[in-house]
Amino acid sequence: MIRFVTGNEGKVREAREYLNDDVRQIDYDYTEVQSDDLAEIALHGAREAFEETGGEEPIVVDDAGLFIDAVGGFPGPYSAYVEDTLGVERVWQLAEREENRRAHFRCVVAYYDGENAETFSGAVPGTLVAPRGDGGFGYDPIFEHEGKTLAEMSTEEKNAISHRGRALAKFADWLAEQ
Ligand code: ITT
Ligand code: NA
Repeated sequence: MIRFVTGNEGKVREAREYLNDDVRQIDYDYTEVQSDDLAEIALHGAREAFEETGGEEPIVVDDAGLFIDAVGGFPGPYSAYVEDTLGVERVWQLAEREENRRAHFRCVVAYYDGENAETFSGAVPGTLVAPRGDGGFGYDPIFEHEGKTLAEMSTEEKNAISHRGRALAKFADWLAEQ
């Protein structure tokens, strides 16, 4: 059993496609260290959550962000804060004024079991567009990849191309070898 530490059910839904029933969501609020390195944030969180939950079961933490080219990678590691404060619609309005609307999502899955500390990362390129679709979560409605926003995709379709799907696929491969 792996404990997936997150307040975000969308992440867990996507992870279940790779880890099946072996994943249980726990909503422990680990410290998100100030860093522009998603792997550092995630691994720090995984170690802290492992200690805080008694150190008995392996922990997974997922740290992700939206990086917009025209504004120097903003909001990047601050994506959750920006979603809560500005909101997705206003992030789109920011991008709308730019000629270059390219962006990418990045995700790092960090695993810690008291012995092994591993990180797995993934990225997906796309273009920011006016919101479309009601699937997914977060910035999915404004992020288009090959003609569809991520919010217009099923979980399976999104996983096949997404930052998280790529990171989870690497993680699942590694796990199978253990
Ligand atoms: P936890 O930290 O509790 O796991 P969170 O939603 O705060 O949940 P992050 O710190 O990783 O997650 O913040 C990432 C931000 O980027 C947040 O606003 C998410 O909604 C958004 N995000 C992450 N993955 C995404 C995805 O696959 N599609 C769209 N938005 C995503
Ligand atoms: Na968070």
